[in-house]
Amino acid sequence: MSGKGFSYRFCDAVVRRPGRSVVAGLRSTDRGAPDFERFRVEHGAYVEALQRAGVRVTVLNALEAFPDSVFIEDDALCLPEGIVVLRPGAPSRTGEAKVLATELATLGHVMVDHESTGFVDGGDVLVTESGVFVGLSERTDQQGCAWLQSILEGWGYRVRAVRTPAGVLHLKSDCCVLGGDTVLATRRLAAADCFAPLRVLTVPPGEEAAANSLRVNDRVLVPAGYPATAERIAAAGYTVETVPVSQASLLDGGLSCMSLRLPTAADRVGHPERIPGRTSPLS
Ligand code: CIR
Repeated sequence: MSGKGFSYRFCDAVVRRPGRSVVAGLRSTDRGAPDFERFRVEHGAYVEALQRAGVRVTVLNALEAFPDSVFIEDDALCLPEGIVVLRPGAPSRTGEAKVLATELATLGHVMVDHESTGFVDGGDVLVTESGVFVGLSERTDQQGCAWLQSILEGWGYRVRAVRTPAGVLHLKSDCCVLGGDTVLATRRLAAADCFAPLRVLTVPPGEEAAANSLRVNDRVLVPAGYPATAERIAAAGYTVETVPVSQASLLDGGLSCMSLRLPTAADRVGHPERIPGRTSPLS
């Protein structure tokens, strides 16, 4: 099977239950603590949405010692070639990734076995069909980016470092993959013109948080409460399903942050797009 679609075609996902400590999670602006019960219910709805999209979901136990560990995407990057355990940049989160690595090994996953000395949050890594964008942010530094780049380039990916917009937590707070050659992005990120030659669909003003949508197989999961974005994505020909994330959003989290998506078996084999040395649109 061709590599087209490997950035949004998944058969498995790993999520982590929110712990009661989630109420103490990090937030850039204090709009109140999330309510644990509501978080738990919304997380359950998120898992069901992934399952409806055809994904088998493994639910890991909560880690009370790590209030933000429900945002599991920041701890690892899953690609057809393997899993890279990352080094989240918030001091309260660095230990999460080590616990996750042990759990993933127990589940039989193979991980790249060298550790970064810099920092990279998975929320700053956008994997597209024509290359990987790494957002330099308050959580992801040059050193972490260079470390990840060397691993990914070894697998034949083109990697481009971009600036996560000021005041935005992660690159993927402001963008997501919609299709093989299309991304959804906020206007402030699209203005940086970093995605060429990919097609960019922009999020209507006032709905910036909806840029953290999530394409999974045949559908796009869109956070509930952003009707103009949902409409724009549907008008572009995608099947949309809305998912509530009101509690995660109090902690700057969204749809992509709460899962690690694993490629389908067919996508775990080599693809012409990623043969080292091949000219790609990102070069
Ligand atoms: C944090 O500040 O680390 C969490 N409260 C939110 C992390 C969201 N993750 C993501 O955007 N990938």
